[in-house]
Amino acid sequence: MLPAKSQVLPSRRDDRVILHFDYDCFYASVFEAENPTLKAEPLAVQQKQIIVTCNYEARRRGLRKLQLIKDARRICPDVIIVLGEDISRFRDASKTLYQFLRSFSWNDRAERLGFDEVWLDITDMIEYNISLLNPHDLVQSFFVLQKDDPTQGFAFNATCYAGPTVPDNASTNDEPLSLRLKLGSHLAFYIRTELERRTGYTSTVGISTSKLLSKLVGNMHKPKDQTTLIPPYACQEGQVSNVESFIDDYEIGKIPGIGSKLAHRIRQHILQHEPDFEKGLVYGETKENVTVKEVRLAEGMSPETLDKVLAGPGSPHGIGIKMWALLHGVDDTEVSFAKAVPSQISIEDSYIRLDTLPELLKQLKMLSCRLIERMRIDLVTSDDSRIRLPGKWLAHPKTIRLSTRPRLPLNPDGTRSRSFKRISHSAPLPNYVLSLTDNIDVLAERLVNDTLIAMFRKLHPEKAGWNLSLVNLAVTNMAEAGGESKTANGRDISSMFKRQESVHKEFTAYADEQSTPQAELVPRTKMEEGYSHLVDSTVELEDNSWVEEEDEDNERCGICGMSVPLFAMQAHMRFHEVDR
Ligand code: TTP
Ligand code: MG
Repeated sequence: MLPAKSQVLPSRRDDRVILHFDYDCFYASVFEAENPTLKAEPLAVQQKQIIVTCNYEARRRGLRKLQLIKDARRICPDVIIVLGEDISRFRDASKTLYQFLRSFSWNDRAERLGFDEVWLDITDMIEYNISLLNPHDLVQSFFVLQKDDPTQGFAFNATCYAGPTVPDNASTNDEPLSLRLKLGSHLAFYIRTELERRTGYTSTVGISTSKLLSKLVGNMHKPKDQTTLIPPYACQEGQVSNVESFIDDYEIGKIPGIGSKLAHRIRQHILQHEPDFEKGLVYGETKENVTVKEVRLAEGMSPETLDKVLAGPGSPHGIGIKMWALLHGVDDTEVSFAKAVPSQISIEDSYIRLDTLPELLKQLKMLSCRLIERMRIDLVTSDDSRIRLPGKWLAHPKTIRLSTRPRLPLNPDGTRSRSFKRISHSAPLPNYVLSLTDNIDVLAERLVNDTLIAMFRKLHPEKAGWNLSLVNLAVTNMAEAGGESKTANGRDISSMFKRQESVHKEFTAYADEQSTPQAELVPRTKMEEGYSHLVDSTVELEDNSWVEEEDEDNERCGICGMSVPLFAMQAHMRFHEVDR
């Protein structure tokens, strides 16, 4: 017997209109933007021995994302391959595009997921524009983009949707949600057309009432297109909810918010045996697919059952009801407010071998330079991108953290086991690092000599014998700059952080048994800025500093060593499976 849905489902927030943007073949588009002649050529972006993405000309000729370079060359001998190891150009492009999309927002709810996805909550714009509609002439409507200037906007036909819909027979439906989504679809069309006209980047957009549904539905028509999930959404007597019929065929591992381990446990429960990994996929999926519908309609399935199935050490409270909601396409998490500054900035590099002090000092100096440069770019007020002097700290970090990933000693048989364990040591960030008049090189040298070497010794007291596969340097614990209690938008930074954190937690709460906040949806930029480090234990030290042991993190592929964004790890592991 299924429980009465109204009793167990969190109320659905169908009063919102949310757009999800995904830039098409993002890394390749960044190179095309730098050199537009590449647009007509088959273009692929290489990291290690793999093509991480390729443009649509290359896809037309048979190439695809995550292919071996040698295969790509065989399939398309005239493919142009560019190196994508330096991700700063992608980060910079991502920032510019984000600022462009954000500029349309009235409420500043503009949330980035990694480099190439953005949500906009446009509810307020839609409501305002609905209030302006002339019900006698909906065909010739005008969408106002700025409240204080009613001439700024575009003409549109409010009787129909812009672009494709799901289901694709956009039958007339009079409910208010239908009108809201129609307006949402026209705004989506306008923004993505403007994005392309002004920046050259194309995107794919999903339009619905939640982050979950807008992200999923956007994928239906790629590239350079958009899709609206149309009503009815509500599950009333005699009505089929389009939300449920849309989400029903998805494999549970494909639902954002259901992490790979949770999906695996649900599969085990439904199949009543260990899913067959032999022919399946290592990461989060197997050949034995289990759909959302199968889970939802399984005998005895309920939030309580899910709670039991998913219970484990560290399982978040209320996991059953959260999963139950997702299986019904219900996601009430908010699109978070645009960030004035990141909550952490981190820089790292990985090494085949790093086991001598002189080499370590060289690397620490190099990382310090990059870190300070990054701090000046991200945390100092100024409109210009690189030359920030003189500027003002919008917020400044109070803590510096050094993390290393030691290589394990050789096994007796001469092999070496892989380890992803990091150890970290944190200490107060010396004030002089915040000088905006000193040369970055000089500051970095001083930071290494009077702080980082001592921190390194805490982690590796032994003079020799260590060998590192990774070094990460991060600044954390951001504080408002003196006297600057408001951001440019008049918002208090610290309360903004709190709000952002709670929102991020909401979206990443469906973590796996280690009780770590690492879920499928940890954004790439967050990972890169150090958001994804997973603190396992904290040991107080006497000198106002502390050592942290961090849990496993997945940013480096264990098979090929490529640095893979967390969001992309599933796709990446699939690549290895196919390749075997
Ligand atoms: P995606 O959005 O998966 O791909 P895409 O934007 O290139 O293509 P699509 O048009 O299908 O959306 O990933 C965004 C970027 O992330 C992509 O351009 C390259 C990078 N990436 C990696 O670095 N490693 C990976 O394993 C994957 C899958 C992507
Ligand atoms: Mg993309």
